[in-house]
Amino acid sequence: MKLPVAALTWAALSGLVLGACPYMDGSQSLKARDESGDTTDPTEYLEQHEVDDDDSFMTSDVGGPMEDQFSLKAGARGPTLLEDFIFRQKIQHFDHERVPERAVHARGAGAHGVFTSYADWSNITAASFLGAAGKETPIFLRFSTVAGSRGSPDTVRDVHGFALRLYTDEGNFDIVGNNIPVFFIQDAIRFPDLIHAVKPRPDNEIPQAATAHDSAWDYFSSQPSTMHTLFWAMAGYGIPRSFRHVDGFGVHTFRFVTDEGKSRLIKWHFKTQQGKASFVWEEAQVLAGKNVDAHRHDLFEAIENGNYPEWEVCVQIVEEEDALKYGFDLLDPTKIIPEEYAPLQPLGKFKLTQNPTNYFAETEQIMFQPGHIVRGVDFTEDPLLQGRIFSYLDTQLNRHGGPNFEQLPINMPRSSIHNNNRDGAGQMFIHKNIRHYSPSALSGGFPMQANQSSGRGFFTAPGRTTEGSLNRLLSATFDDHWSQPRLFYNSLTTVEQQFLINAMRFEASMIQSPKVRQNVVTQVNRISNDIACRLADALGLEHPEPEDTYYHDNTTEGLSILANKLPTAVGLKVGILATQSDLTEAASLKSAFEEKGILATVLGETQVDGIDSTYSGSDATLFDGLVMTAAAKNLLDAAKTASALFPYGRPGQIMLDGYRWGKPIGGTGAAGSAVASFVGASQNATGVFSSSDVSAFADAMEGGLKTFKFVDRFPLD
Ligand code: HDD
Repeated sequence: MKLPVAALTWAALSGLVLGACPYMDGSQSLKARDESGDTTDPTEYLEQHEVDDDDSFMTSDVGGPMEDQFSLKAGARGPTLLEDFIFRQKIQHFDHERVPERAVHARGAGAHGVFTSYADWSNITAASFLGAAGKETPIFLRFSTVAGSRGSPDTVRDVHGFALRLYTDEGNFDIVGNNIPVFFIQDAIRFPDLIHAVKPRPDNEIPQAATAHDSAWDYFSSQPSTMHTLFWAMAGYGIPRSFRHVDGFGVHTFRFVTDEGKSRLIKWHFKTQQGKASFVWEEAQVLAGKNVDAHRHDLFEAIENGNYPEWEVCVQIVEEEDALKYGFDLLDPTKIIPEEYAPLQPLGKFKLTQNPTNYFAETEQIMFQPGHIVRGVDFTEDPLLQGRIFSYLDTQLNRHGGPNFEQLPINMPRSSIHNNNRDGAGQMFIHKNIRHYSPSALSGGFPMQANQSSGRGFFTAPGRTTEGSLNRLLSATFDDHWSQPRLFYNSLTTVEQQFLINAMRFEASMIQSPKVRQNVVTQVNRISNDIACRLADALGLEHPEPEDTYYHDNTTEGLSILANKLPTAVGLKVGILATQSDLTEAASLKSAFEEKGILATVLGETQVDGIDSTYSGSDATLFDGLVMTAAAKNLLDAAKTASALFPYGRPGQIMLDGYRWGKPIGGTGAAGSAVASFVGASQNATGVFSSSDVSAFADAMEGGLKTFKFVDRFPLD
């Protein structure tokens, strides 16, 4: 449904707004959704706020016609007049265009989509969006990095935000999570210290979007609760291939509550249906310079192409009385529940289907809050979560400048709102009720107080109790910071373990202070003497003696990224290195890949017909796999084919980088062996393909893309 602006204005003038505005009346809002015959369209509600400039004249902010290309002057060469309200309005609006960027997670991208419940889950939760098989709920998901500012590159090493909003028929429900299931600290009061340590130095504001510096590692090594999350971030989880290839986690333990009041402890998991995939570090670094928008570009393009990314929504469920059963505390956000203890229960699936129409109005202005819960879900006493419930509301007030940010279209619930909150900057509602207080003998009792038996107003699990003396401490059940990082490390493949150590070596090599370097080795040694010694080798430090209190050989399922092939190559990208003198094979390869849903780009010297992109504008970071056509094989000889059209040796460099970064590569016909010998691949190297048959090559490459990284190319030490 798209209401022209004129129609909205007419409705307002004729007094219809109060009756028809979806803000004010729940039945009208639902009717508006039903009328289109499509209640699942996630952006339908927003469309009534869209402004379409087609076939219109320019107006001022208050609707009068105006020209705005010349300011009003006294004489052709005279000064601009104060009277020029058109000039003042335009410049003034521009001067106020920015709102404060998010204090953390400033860099991000999001999309609209739809959640579908697999079943009626009222046996475990009263949450209405989980109340029927096939029930659909519009969603918005925003991905982000944490440390960088709004313009920072996407592929820096960082924890990644995974903030999900469900616009349920009983109000907005936000799960403000990450792509890593644990967090650095256990008490929200420490958050400012963590973020101050991680963000750039206060004197020179260096480095941007990076933890490879003294203060971050000083904090990590002084605050051992950070170790578990740090290990995940140093592994592939810190440098995902794309937003589409990450899992999401609610991190904290929450509660599910049934209509009868029975509560259980749960953890949210969002399992990517594209499979988990990560870059290797150098690839991510290069990409950060080549394309700062790599992740947002990938997401936007996938959705535009109809490759809608999907996640399965699962929960781990634990009975209330088992909160301490597994040797750690379920209230401690630095711990995972290994899947052997509590398997993942799939509840439904969501799919991202629509890009935002306007980045600022939607992605920038969406204001998530862990405090946005719905009936059927409850908090726990996790001290990190408790603090977050305050912090996000507070930060939204700062960003928006007033209490009415929930009335922005992207923040408006799709269910109706009735309460006694009034006024404030930017009030959008025209409240008719003059008895804006409760109780009132004059209001007719409206709006009525909701409770569990009427009005369905039941948020807090009735069984929750608490007692205790006041104290400033953390429970002793939060004390073990070292067993689970070791469990994580033990559960990775050998190459992933190496990558993790390499990442620590890289970051630690940027630390200037010898004291901090030593502290890092000391702290890591509590997790593993092997890691500590390998780190010490790179830093030129003595090997520490084992400190084996927390050493163990346990492993758990589901933590490795590289252990599993990707379920699909659809939406992955292949570069076809071709030459403009003969593009026949390139065209056949392209169509063979496209039949498989693989995005193929033909590279060549100039942008003639049949070439999608030039060597000068391309490099290996843009592709998940690379193939050279037989006709282009001579381009591997940098000296003979040197050209002003691209940097010296670029085609060969693309192949070499692809090989070094573990990608599937190869060539058709004579290019097969030429590529293999150019990159120095051994006879039996995996992921280096050669075939004269285009369709056989495409099959092999599809398999290679699913393997994603060929790990025998990476040395171990
Ligand atoms: Fe936070 C934003 C995730 C702990 C305070 N956080 C923010 C976002 C995500 C997370 C994904 C971006 C939301 C968006 O896309 O708009 N934060 C987490 C997770 C945490 C966590 C998974 C631990 C489990 N955060 C945390 C603590 C505090 C904050 C302990 C403060 C006490 N977080 C904020 C914030 C932000 C924020 C400053 C910045 C912008 C915003 O809230 O909306 O209030």
